[in-house]
Order: sequence, then C-alpha cells, then structure tokens
Amino acid sequence: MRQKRVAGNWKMNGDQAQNAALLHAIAEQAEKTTAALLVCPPFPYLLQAVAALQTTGVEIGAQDCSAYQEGAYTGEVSARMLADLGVQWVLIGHSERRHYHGEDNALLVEKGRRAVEAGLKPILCVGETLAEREQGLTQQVVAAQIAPFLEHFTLQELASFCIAYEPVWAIGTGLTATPEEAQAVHAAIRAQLAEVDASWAEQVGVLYGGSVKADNAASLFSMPDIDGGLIGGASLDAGQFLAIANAA
Ligand code: G2H
Repeated sequence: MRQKRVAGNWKMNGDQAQNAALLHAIAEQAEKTTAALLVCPPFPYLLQAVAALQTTGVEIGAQDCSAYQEGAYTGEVSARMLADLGVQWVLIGHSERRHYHGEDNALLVEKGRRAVEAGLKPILCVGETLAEREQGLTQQVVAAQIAPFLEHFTLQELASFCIAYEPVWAIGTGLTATPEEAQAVHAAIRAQLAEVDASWAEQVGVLYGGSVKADNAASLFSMPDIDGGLIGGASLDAGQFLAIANAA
C-alpha cells in the first residue's frame, strides 16, 4: 500500500504573518491526518516553516533549486543550502518554471542531480499543455519529460523521487482533469516506470496537481494510481489544505 501524500505549493505568496497563521493551523491538525504532509514555501520563508513544523512530522520542500553546486551564480539557491536549512524535498520542473524560465529537460536533470547529491527528495513535475492534449499527445509529452530522469539516475537514486502529474491547462484555472482522465495518465506513468523496475513502480508516489480543492480531492485520490496531490491555490487556506489532506 503506497503512502498518500499531500504537498502544498505556496508559489510566490505569503508573508511572515500570514505564514505564521497557516503554519500554526497545519501544525495543530497534522497529527490527525493519515496522509503524509509537506509544504513548499518561498525560499525566504523556508526557515520559518522548518521552525514551526519541526515537531509535527510535516515535511518541508523548496519550490526549486539551482542546477549548480555553488559559486558565482547570483540569485541562485543551491540544493545543499536547502538541505542545510532542514528542507527534505524540492520541486523539479514545475510547469511555471518550464514556462516562465525556459527550463528544459537537460537543465532539470542537472537540478535533480544537485538535489540527489544534497540528499533532497525530488518531486518531478510533468504535464501537457491544452494544445498538446487536444492533439492527443498527452502521454507522449509526459513520457518525454520523465524519460531523461530514467536515463540519468540509478534505480537507487530514483527511489527517493515522487512524480507530480500536473496538466498545464488545469493549473490555477479552476479546470481539473476528471478522476478518470488523471488516472489514465497516472497509470501510463506507472507503466513507464515499471519498464525500469516493476517493484519500484509499485512503490513510487505519483501525485496529481491542478486546481485540486476540498470538493474534488476525494474523487481524485480514490483512483488506484493517484497517491495524493500537489496543491497550489488551495494550500494557502488552512481549512482547504487540511480538508484535502483528510480526503487522501
Ligand atoms: C499546480 C498546482 C500546484 P493549483 O501548479 O502546483 O497549483 O492547485 O493552484 O492549480
């Protein structure tokens, strides 16, 4: 039985006061949820989250890391710095990074490499655009985003990964893939992973993301290959986030 996991991706939102209230509410309720929880605040607030959640079992993720180890890369944040703060997870290849920052698979493999070297667990984000879905390319696009990781990482390294399937057309739009549409892609992802190793494919967490809310989470999470969610907008509201966590 795979562990259900619910991750909050705060994106570029919040301030210290708002975060304190959100973290307090999550800390109070965390023990009651059966799903594993993690939150991904913006870089400047990671330490605030680490401090607020340290005794709760809720893990912390960063939203990105540098492809470089260290040195003269102004504005970059290294995977090692994140691990040094007590961060356990890092998102790799969120569609907003791919779209607004031109991050391609080659760069993302380097980021994944830095994450694994630092002992961080990567959440590899994949998903198709609306145009790609309409052309029937969904599974091809998703497979092409995953394939470079299967090529460049050993099975032992891949064991620390989660995958997040986030159809780009469903992100922040209020549109959600139906549970059946999402399940079809999740099953295809798991089949691709099984070509590397069947037992790893059975264990790896494949999360769904894209306008997940309290009222659609249970039907998505009831699908056999959907192991929880990566939650954006709704993770900024403690009540919503915890309701989603309780639906997992
Ligand atoms: C997808 C998701 C979280 P939202 O980006 O990563 O955001 O739930 O706002 O669609």
